[in-house]
Amino acid sequence: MTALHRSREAPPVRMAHLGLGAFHRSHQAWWTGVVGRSDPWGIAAFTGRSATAATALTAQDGLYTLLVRGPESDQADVVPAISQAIDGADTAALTGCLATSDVRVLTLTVTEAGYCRTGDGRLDLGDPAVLADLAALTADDGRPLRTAPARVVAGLRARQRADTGPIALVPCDNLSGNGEALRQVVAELAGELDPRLAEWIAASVSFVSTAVDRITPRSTAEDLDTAARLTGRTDRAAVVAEPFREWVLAGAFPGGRPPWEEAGAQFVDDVTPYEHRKLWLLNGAHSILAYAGLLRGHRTVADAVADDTCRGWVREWWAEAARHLPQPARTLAGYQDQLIDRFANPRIRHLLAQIASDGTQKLRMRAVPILRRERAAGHRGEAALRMLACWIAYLRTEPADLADPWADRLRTTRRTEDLLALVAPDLADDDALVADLDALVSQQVAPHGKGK
Ligand code: CS2
Repeated sequence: MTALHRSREAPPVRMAHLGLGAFHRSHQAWWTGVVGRSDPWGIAAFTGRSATAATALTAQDGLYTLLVRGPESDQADVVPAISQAIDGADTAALTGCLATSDVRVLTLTVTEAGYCRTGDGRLDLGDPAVLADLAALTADDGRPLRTAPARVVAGLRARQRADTGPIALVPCDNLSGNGEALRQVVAELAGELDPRLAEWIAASVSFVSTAVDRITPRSTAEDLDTAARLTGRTDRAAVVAEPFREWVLAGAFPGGRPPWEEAGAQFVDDVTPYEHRKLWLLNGAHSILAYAGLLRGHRTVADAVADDTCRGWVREWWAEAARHLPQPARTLAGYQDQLIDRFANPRIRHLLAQIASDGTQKLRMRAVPILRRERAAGHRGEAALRMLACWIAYLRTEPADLADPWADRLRTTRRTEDLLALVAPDLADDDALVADLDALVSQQVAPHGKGK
């Protein structure tokens, strides 16, 4: 069987992407490939930490199969939008690409942790990787950069120097106010480097906010076999995703954009209600299922949501979070029922361990905003506390595969209030809250146990 390859030219590169992972392939690249067939936009996609995806995709002309996995069967779509797949450490390629006037949009999927933010949303200038990149940007000798903010700033500096005009930056990570979050770290880093660059960015770069959704589990060897069977071509970069997808965007595209609305993207004035609904209801439930599910011996989302206790905690969380959402109760109830069906899809093997990663970054945006709102309204915020308690109980099992940018701190931090301080420094002095949280932590199961 031969590998996937193009019989026609790849579409011209008109946008770039940072963070060529599975989610980019199942979401923005899929979307870009299905719209604007007569006037296609090609993507130059740069990898994040590892160059593996660039090597695999380059060997198949940027093509890959998206397996859309319904409850009964898979549908295979070959996605044409990635014209170039490039190692993100190749600074010359990145700066060359962003300096091109044809490139008008830069999308990003670099994970919550990839924005290198402190607890209050500023650029983490205490992070050695950020400092090393600041030194590399100052040296300006094209050496590899590790962090996403530095890669973006290097690209924007090249664009400013080439005078190739405005560009829209479109972060597609599950971060509250992701456009503003990206603007903050990019502006701070550029300001450290050169105030004139910071001024140029303020005048020429649009930061678009988005709410993004499509459950995309990590692909397995079996998935690659399925893609080959369905397409008749070998494919080392196939991805699996659920049929559901959502993309809501707010912000300006001064140099134009692909007509993503043709495939259902929504352009709105304010993404906040959509983002909160998705981040709190879907991602919040995911975090509860991940930590509670792992504690109760489950491995996948479908297994955890079939457990009455886990599902009960998710329902309690939804009732609490819904009090702080503007949508009508009936709309939210429908959304929640749909989430149960999406989580229960038995053919999607979404590993809880994958969701459990980066808890310090995720819980700040999932549990903490509801906890603050509940306390401000005179409530205990029990369901938000439950999510934090599950995380703390999970940390106490000393997981061997703990993945978190603050893993070192997590391994040495024991006390509940100190762990709380990592995600919500403003709440950690509240003794009553810490006592509530402690009580919930002690109710969680012991490692590898079952039941409460
Ligand atoms: C998940 C998300 O890993 C996680 O934290 O909650 O990746 C989730 O699957 C996506 O946001 C779904 O759109």
